[in-house]
Amino acid sequence: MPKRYTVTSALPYANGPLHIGHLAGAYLPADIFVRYLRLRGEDVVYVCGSDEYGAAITIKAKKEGTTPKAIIDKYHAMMKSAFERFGIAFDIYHRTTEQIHTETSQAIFLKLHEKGEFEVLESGQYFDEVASQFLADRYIMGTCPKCGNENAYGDQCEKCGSSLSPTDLINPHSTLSGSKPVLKKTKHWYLPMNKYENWLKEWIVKEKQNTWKTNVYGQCKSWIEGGLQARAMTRDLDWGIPVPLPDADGKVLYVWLDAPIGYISATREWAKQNNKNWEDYWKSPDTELYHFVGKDNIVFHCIIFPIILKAHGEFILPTNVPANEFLNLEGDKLSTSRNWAVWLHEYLDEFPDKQDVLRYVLGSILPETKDSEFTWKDYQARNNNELVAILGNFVNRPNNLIPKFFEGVVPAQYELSDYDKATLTDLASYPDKIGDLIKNFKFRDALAEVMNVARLGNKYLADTEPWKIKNNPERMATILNISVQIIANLSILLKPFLPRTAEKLDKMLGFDGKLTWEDAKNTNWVKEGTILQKMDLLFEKIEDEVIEKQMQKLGVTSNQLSVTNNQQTTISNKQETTSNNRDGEPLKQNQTISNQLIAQKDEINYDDFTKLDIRIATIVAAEKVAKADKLLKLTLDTGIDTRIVVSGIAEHFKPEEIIGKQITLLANLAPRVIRGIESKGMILTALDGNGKLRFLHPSEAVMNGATVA
Ligand code: B3M
Ligand code: ZN
Repeated sequence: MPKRYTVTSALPYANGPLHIGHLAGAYLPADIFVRYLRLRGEDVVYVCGSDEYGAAITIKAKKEGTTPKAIIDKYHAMMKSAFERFGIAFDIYHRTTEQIHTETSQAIFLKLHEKGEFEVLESGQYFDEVASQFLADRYIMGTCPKCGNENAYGDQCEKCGSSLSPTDLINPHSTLSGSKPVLKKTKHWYLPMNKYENWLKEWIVKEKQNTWKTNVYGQCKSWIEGGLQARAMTRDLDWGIPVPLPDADGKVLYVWLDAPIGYISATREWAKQNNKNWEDYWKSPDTELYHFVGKDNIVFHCIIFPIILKAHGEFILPTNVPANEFLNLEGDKLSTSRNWAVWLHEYLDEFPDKQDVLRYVLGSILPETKDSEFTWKDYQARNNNELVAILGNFVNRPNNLIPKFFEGVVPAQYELSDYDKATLTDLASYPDKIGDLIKNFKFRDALAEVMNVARLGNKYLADTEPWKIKNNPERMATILNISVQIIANLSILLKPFLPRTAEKLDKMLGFDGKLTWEDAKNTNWVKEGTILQKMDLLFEKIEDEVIEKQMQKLGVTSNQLSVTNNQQTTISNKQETTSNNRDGEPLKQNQTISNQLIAQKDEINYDDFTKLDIRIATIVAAEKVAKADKLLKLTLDTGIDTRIVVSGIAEHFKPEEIIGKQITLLANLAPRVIRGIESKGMILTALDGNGKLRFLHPSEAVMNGATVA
């Protein structure tokens, strides 16, 4: 009996185009998972759609001087087409402005209301008297109380990463009119999340420890253990789904309430069109529900939405939320506003028919457990050294040899050697191995194993050298027959990852595409006499010029790249929020923003490392540098000398507090004159979760001058 699965990918905001970060976060992994389940004959619905409400959309409309409707129509069409061209296998790509979604969301809201699941509370919220409207958190800016940044948003300071409330801001102003907002009483419907704390401790903290990914489980656990607060599920906005109650004029559902319900409405619409019962996919306890999302959406999918489903009472809960971390690009965070991205629609235009190359590269670097990094050089290297040199090369050999020696017809198998048998046994072990990895959301490892099948094929041919045994046609026939069996199984195993490539192989072998994953366990089912169809080259080398062009487009050369990297690490790991990555009203609790890590830099060798003279020193004097808010002049006892270092840490440390502290110094950095003072070396620091700098020092005091190695 097939099992039933409902699989969702985060609904992207319809306020900008898709980029590779979206793909790596929530779409490619889900697509691999779904294609695999379908190959196993499971009953799967895979839904997604555009997220079209919330401040993210109205802000974009304002920026472009147009209406929210114009924005969502434009970006919905753009994303839908990019997904189709790239080949994400949704059963439906819906939108949250459809009537069926309004109905579904309002019905769920009403049910919760009738069950008494909301608390209706009045509170003071900022109101713009000039624009005469309440202000979403993102519409309020002011000075961050934590770091003094004058451009902090009402929900978050992007400089120090602190999570804020609008009322935390010093000198708040409305971004709509520039006026000073006033606090005005307003009523909202709150979800008392605290009521569900015990249940979440049971359902997540206890039950999911072994099945949820550690990055997901850890984030949930710290939220739950940090204590949950009531959260407003309505907003005073004119862009959203109206609250379906008589005393709620001008109020709409919070976008994070209606967006996940979008999965349900999309399923309803799909079921209607395909003569299915949507409730089977959302209410039947034998259905497994999976949400694929990026790390900034974890809490909404693991805590808030499940509370809503649970409070409603009729729905199943997610079996798993295999969230990914973030993908960086060339050493820096992807950013829509800085145009620091590889846009999917542009990639598809500029690299026609290379969807599978991008799938392969992203599949190999998915940020499954930590942030990872896309670089164009790596893209080129993986294409040239892996897709062309390993996979393409293997398939090509029998594809040339069989026409040459057997008129393009798959020859018979004669007596098998022990080596042949061992190769086939090895081949038969892959479907289970790869399937297990996919089921455990280890898509990178799974893809690596698929490539190992191509490696197995290459090794088999290199060891047996069929082209050298023209005088032994039976042996040659057997070897080529076996290599075709390997190609056949590869074509199945490749399907979840590189569907277009698999399709080409299917065509070459004359398959009708109806193979299942189980078929890949049979290692002898391409029949003797099968006529091999002509096939174009699977992959072609990508030349330097092509890559250079992409790098130029980003405005970087190889040299500039390293500058970007350095600045990232030495200044801070501050976040640039991409406008279509965020809700516009993100997290308030245990903010996760400042915990995001930058990707690992390019590899260095040991010699590079030994060039760094890092040692422990003690601060013996410290004073502010005149007319420089950020600088402290430090006098250090380095064991080898007493020297001055000027350091940009004045906003984080008071001079009198740090005298006598041991710190870690990069001692042999070329001296620089800063504000007229010669600075010799650099103090090493790290940012903590609140955006505050910390010194690095030995766990026990050591002698000044002790070197770090
Ligand atoms: N649109 C946030 C985002 O794009 C939001 C996801 C909704 S999933 C229900 O990151
Ligand atoms: Zn701040």
